[in-house]
Amino acid sequence: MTDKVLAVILGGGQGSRLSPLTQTRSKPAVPIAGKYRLVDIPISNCLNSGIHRMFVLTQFNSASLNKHIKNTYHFSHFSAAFVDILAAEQTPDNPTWFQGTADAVRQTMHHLLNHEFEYVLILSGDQLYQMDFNKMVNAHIESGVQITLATIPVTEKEAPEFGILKSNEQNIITSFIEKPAASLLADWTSDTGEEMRAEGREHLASMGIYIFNRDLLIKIFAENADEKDFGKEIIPRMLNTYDVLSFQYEGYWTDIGNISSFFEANLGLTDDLPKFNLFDSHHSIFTRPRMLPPSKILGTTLDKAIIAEGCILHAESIKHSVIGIRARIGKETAVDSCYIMGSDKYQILEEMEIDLQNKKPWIGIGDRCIITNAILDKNCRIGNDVQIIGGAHLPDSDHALYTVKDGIVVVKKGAVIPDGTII
Ligand code: ADQ
Ligand code: ADP
Repeated sequence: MTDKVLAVILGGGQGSRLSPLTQTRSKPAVPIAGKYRLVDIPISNCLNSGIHRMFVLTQFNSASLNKHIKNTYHFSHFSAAFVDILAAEQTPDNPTWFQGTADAVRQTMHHLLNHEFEYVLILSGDQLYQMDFNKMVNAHIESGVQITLATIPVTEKEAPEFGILKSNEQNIITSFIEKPAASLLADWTSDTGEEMRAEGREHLASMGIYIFNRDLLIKIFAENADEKDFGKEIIPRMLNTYDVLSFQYEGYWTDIGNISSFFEANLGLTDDLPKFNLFDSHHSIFTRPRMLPPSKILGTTLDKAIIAEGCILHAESIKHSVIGIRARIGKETAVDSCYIMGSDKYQILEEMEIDLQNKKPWIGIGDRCIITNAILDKNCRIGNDVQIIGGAHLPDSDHALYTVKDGIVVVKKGAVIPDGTII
């Protein structure tokens, strides 16, 4: 059935919640887990589910996203598969950028309709999960509905961040509220099953993953041109007229839309048994093959660390951290609870010599540094004897070279942090 499905990946609005990681790139291109990019997650889920035709909708088209998609997702000439990026474009009918999730799909609908499909699968671009969409598509078809929503039981604490719903015994949604205030939650519990109840997950949340029948989606957009958002407007309105199915999913799923959830999701990968499994051959996460050399490690004590390819590590210790491609870390440096994204290139010896003469730190992290609770975006140059120590003691703030959010220090892409700096 998945050959009748066209997937649309919502690649992100302004991306302000992930700023400064989205300052120079679009959200789908943000690097995760040392060697992947955010967009690889939904694309891999689609490919693993046999869905081979995808559009990625993005607010602005960054060179790194284009390059990544172009260099990664190649398909046979004999297959209909493709991954295409659709960036918000100004046309005589649409003078503005995408105004919300539904508006993004509406504005790109003329591109989608060039293809043959019966069902549109709409996915968020900023979630970490491994889901087989076949089951959801089959449930959608078997129940005869025209709209299906993937749902997941969440706790009372998490519930205000999501669309929360109630459904009847046939799993047809009877009511829906987008991001309810905590004071309203008592009225919004569901029978989520014994196991979920035992974990305190009694509220059924929308995962922001929708299936629409093609003709219905065309009709919805034609009926009301003012609706900008699926969660806020379209789903609540549809409940009055159509049966909307809740497809309950119980695997690992997390929204990584802001700096602290992004940080937690990345560091969570270093757990003994991470909830998101990169080592699962049935749910491979695809990304661009880079032909990098294996990482070289000289005298470093490693504990709970993920080290991507092509790194040169002299550090004294690396703990509870993800170290991305081509990272270079100097002697006697200690890294704890960090996501170091790595760099886009290696410096050649001549370049390093010139940097040395100009007293400019090399790309990577220098000697005798202490880096804790931080995200280092790509291509940072951290000098010697630098201390970057994030934590609850640091208030949220934005500086030229770094930002602090929820105690996490995010060093901006390409930032040059001079020797001896203390943050
Ligand atoms: P949110 O995640 O808050 O809630 P939203 O911020 O609108 O919804 O984003 C959904 C997805 O669409 C994200 O991946 C986002 O980056 C992307 N997106 C947003 N605006 C976009 C635009 N203009 N162009 C392209 N992409 C855009 C939604 C639902 C809730 C549900 C949660 C689950 O509204 O009901 O519970 O998802 O995470
Ligand atoms: P990634 O490995 O993160 O996918 P790329 O290898 O595509 O990143 O490189 C990202 C950016 O770095 C691109 O703009 C690319 O042109 C630039 N880049 C890569 N290698 C070099 C190099 N040796 N010298 C200068 N720029 C480079």
